[in-house]
Amino acid sequence: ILNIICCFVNSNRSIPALMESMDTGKPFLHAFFVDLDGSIKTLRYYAGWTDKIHGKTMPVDENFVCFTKHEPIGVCGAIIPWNFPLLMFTWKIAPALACGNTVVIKPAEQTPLTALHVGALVKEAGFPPGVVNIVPGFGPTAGAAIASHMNIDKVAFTGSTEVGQLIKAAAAKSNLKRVTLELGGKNPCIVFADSDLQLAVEETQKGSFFNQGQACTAASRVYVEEPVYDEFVRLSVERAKNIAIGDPMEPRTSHGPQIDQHQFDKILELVDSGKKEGATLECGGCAVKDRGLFIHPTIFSDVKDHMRIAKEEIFGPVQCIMKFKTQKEVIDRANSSQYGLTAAVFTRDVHCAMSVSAALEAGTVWVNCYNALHAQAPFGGFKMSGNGRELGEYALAEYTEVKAITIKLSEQLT
Ligand code: TXE
Repeated sequence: ILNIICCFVNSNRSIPALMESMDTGKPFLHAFFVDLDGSIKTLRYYAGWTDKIHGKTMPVDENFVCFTKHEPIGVCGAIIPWNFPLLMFTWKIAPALACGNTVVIKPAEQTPLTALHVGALVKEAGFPPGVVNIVPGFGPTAGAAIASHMNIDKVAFTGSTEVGQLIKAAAAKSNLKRVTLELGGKNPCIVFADSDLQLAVEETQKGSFFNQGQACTAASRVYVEEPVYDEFVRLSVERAKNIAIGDPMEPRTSHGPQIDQHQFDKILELVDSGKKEGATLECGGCAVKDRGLFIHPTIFSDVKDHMRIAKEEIFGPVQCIMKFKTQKEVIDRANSSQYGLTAAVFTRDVHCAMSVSAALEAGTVWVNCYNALHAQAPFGGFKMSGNGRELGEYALAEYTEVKAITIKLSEQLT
């Protein structure tokens, strides 16, 4: 049935892409190619797992046979954010259903449209009533009810670190339901002097500004090695000034508005803090005049590690560029964050790529690329970026209980 939903979504992609663009303000073509593509691939990938989830047999003491079964957990709650509404919906429901669970999912209050649209497809595809339950509502009411419900056996959450902490506390105080969390990030990108500089400029900037900077994977701390620092800043500014801001429905638009007034104000307040704390504003740094919630892609250079823009998740189109001299120094600085979601390394030296990626405290490290997410590869954070993993085979472990069955055999041959 997961495959049938996948076909429904795939056969008429422009409808959910249009809804996603209208609901979030993201450019239609980004919704069409990125959000829809990722959602379809996730559904298809987990549809393939449904008949391949099995346990193991273990050699134990003589006269015993021991094997495991991977059973569904039961009712899985899911609470999702507004930045990738359909993608987050599929990241949650696809592995949960593939493992045989039922789902109660709450979309973000800002962006319920695609969840409700897929709800109709779920019905049409033939899921029995009660298997997929979509509960639009606000966080402190509908979301909190999921986190503390005695009959919900697991909750998967994507959102802010603060709410992640509330959810874990509510789970602990209610029925100790299993919790997986995908929270914030302050993701370091390290550009070495030997890298393909043009590629590094493009990838780190796409990483910073993609989805108007509203991504937990945003490339929000860019460390550039001293010899290429000035050139990197120059090329980045040149590129940022050419970003097409405008109507999300226009094919040439690559930068839309922020999601709401609250996020817009938070971003501009952090931009102001960067100016006050002495970072150099290279471009942007303000809202687009008379255009509602649009913010100019912004670049700060000379950013220092103690500044708020270097430490806090901005969740807006702000690229912070820092200078470094040695590999050891940059690894220490990259790891000096409470977060550990993603990181990136740009270099042509395979030894450098291997040693730096091994030293970085992050759930995902990209080498010479950015935002290279795949349904087959696990995604999740170290430290306060979360618990557990989504996607790939690893996510199956988050949606199953392992049961060990041990059978005593008769000692005699008959
Ligand atoms: O997130 P919230 P907000 C970060 C980003 C952003 C900040 C705040 O830095 O600026 O969080 O965004 C539900 N019990 N991220 O306020 O509140 C809520 O209804 C249960 C990172 O939008 O965490 C929504 O469905 N649920 C992030 C979901 O939590 C509650 C994506 C996310 O909202 C709740 C979004 C409660 N008490 C924001 N309160 C990422 N990791 O990608 C709220 N919710």
